[in-house]
Amino acid sequence: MSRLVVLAGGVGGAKLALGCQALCMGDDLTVVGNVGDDFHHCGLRICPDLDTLMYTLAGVVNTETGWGRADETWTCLQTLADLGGEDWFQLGDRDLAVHLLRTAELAKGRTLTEVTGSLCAALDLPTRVLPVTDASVATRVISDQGELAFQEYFVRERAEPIVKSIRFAGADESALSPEVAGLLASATTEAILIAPSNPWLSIDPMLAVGGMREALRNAPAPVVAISPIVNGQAIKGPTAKIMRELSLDVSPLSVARHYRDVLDGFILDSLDQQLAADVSAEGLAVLACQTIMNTLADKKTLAQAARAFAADLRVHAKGK
Ligand code: FO1
Repeated sequence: MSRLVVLAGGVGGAKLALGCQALCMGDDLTVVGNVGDDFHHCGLRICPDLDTLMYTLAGVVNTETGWGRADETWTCLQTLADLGGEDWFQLGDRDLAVHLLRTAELAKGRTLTEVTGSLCAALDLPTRVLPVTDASVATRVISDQGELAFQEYFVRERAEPIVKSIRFAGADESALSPEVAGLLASATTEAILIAPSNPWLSIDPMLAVGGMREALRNAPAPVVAISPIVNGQAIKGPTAKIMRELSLDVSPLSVARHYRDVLDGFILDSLDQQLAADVSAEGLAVLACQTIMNTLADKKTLAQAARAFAADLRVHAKGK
């Protein structure tokens, strides 16, 4: 049973997930992670968003970068570079152990859901982390430098190429994992939160998975998104840059409109309170509160506000 479900990308999504974990007990929380950033590198299957969620919730993340592990060493990467191998994607020694194990277990025929479950158990996670799908759905960025795989765009090219469009290879043939489909359809799920992750790079690949949009629209629980845009800026990463390149206003209103067909409610920052009426005019319930999460207390407070907002929507929901 899981009463709170969070759809999350990597670093930004992990902050809300951590706040929810501080709020929830036992198996009350499930975090559903993006797999659009996953790729094969040096023969290994790397799942950056799932690992960021897992490491953050286990308290072993590198808090300076927000990804990778704390107390990391880099002997393998340095040796790889000395041998003329690719070193643009930084894989630390501890982190590599996860990629080695995951790759070996997947090769035995286990699903990504099963392997992620085993890794979470080994890290003593109180929270369930699920990949949105067991299929491969790869984010591809069509840019002024041609079509790039996600990590080529994001890490190797430092998100500098100008984005023209984004596609999700494999999405048409993909399906939600049975675990995720079951949670979204469950009457015991009280709220589905869309974390303030990058809507275009981190949440859209999840929405592109076969059955996801319908599952959110038909979910008995209210679906609430939190804006990653505050006061005309992205909290983190290239969201604002991408919005400008896609000719969108860098505003929470653009984000609310982008998600509108799957949402019941939208949370924007108190600094954007003046936009609440415009969001409401889109047919969405609106809450304005502090969404910037610097401390664990901030994360927990936002998680609490989002859960209470969703509970209110559940009572007053139209047709839910
Ligand atoms: N992000 C970087 O900016 N540079 C890296 O070298 C890098 C390595 C890396 C290794 C493992 C991992 O789980 C994540 C890693 N990330 C790195 C983060 C990752 O590429 C992005 O933050 C996400 O894919 C976007 O959500």
